[in-house]
Amino acid sequence: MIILYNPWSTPSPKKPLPMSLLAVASMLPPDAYTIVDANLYGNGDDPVDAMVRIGREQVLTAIAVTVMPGPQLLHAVADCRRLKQALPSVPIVWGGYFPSQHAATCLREPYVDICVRSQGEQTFRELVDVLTRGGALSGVAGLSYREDGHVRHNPRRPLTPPDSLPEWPYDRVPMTRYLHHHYLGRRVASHHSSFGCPFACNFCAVVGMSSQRWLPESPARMERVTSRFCQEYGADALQFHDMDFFVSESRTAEFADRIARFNIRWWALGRVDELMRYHDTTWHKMRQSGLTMVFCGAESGSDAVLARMNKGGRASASLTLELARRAKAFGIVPEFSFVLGNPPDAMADTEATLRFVRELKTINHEAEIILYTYTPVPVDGTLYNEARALGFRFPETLDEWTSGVWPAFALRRDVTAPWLNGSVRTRVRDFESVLNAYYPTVTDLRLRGWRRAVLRTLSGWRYRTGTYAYPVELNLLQKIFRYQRPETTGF
Ligand code: B12
Repeated sequence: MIILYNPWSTPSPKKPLPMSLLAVASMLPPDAYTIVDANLYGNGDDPVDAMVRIGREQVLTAIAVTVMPGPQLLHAVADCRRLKQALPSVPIVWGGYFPSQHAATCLREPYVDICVRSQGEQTFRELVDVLTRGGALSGVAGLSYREDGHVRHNPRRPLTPPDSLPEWPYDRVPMTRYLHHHYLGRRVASHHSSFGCPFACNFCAVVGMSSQRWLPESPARMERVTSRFCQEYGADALQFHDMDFFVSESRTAEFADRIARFNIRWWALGRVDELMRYHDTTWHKMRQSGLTMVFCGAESGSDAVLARMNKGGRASASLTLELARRAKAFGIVPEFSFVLGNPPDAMADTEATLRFVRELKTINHEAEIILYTYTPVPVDGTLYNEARALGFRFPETLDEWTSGVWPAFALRRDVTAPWLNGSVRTRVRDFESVLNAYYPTVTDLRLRGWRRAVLRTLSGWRYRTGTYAYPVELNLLQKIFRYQRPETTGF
């Protein structure tokens, strides 16, 4: 028996479908595994106790854990420590974003035996064969593990197109608990319809995962998944969490044609320049098929900074403004994320982007704005090199990753770094408070009617005069209205 484990990852009551585990599970015979999702535990139930019970009743081939930075890493560390103590002979395998980027750091710990780097389906399937039938770990591409006291990294595995992998076994998880009521619909499902991204932005963790390759599911397969969500689970909306959904215009157009009959609303993430390259006919199809909101990494209001980020393509600040206009004309709400506080002059960088955000809002006041602070990822490029030159170093142990300033770093908020001082963080937070009060997010269902009016009226003078400092009254109101941040909780 194999346990596929999703450590706790979010305080939100809307629990994310553990897609990474479903992808890995699709490669295993149905009776060979069980999925344990810590996000679904509560009321004193402990997922580690549950796994230890399984391990005492059955022979476990492995406990396979998905780990992304942030709260999930904190929980993965604490839980795997306990699991190793209780079940010392069971191999613990980590996969996902964190071990893919920091395998050597993970393997310093006795409670992580093997790391699967990048796309995991084939690698895990071969690993399970070695663990059950014997053989050498050295023959499995994509693995990192300890051998004779040293960490060994096998060569990367070439990526596999999603259509040649099995569809996900939704029947093995309580799907109804993963359908959510929010801005998009009453029963919103999640999917991931491609792997990778063809670009190499040097602030983005996806680059290391996919080496600039993008492998899409076909529109026919996407239609099958959509149909299953709608017909078997009653979904009325769909969120695509792809790293870059819109790379291929023909795929988007065909998908839109195929799903129009389901009458759903959908959301996906892509690049400004991709969407601006699309023809009006495709925009029409997207709108007709229910595309309601589109998330784009705008990143910066400065072309020079975009170039230093290696944003690539035709990305530019003026194109972002054009997209805001175009999306408005088609009745699709754009959501723009920005990466602020870039080295070396974090304050000048931040001010330039804050001014740009104001300009964007005058063009399309419905545009959602999401502000992140630059946090390095181990991707070669100007920003990371500048950060290193300024003294930045990643932690070298998981204890370090899970203590001090690092948990906040992983959340990409309140980052402490050599080029960032408290005044940049305060400036961003204050601006956000004023902006979010003046233009409350449309994604928060609780924030309607008089609440919106109160926030807007009270913040008006601040927004108009650019007086962001000490917005205590707005922070208090946001707290009372329990303002929901799309960037940390999802909708
Ligand atoms: C869903 C999601 C979440 C969910 C959690 C999901 C969960 N498991 O519980 C939520 C919304 C809670 C979340 C939160 C955060 N997330 Co998140 N999240 C994602 C997202 C959109 C999709 C991940 C996913 O399921 N992909 C689909 C599956 C099929 O792909 P996959 O995860 O890569 O899995 C494959 C391989 O990695 C591998 N694999 C993965 N796990 C395992 C396990 C084993 C055992 C094996 C063998 C293989 C394996 O095999 C899989 C199949 O090939 C990604 C971006 C993306 N598109 O991937 C960001 C992403 C992983 N998140 C990220 C971040 C930073 C966060 C946050 C920590 C911070 C933030 N502000 O966004 C927050 C934490 C907030 C909080 N309050 O908790 C970053 C990570 C950056 C980095 N440096 O690594 C990403 C890459 C977004 C981005 N582009 O920056 N996230």
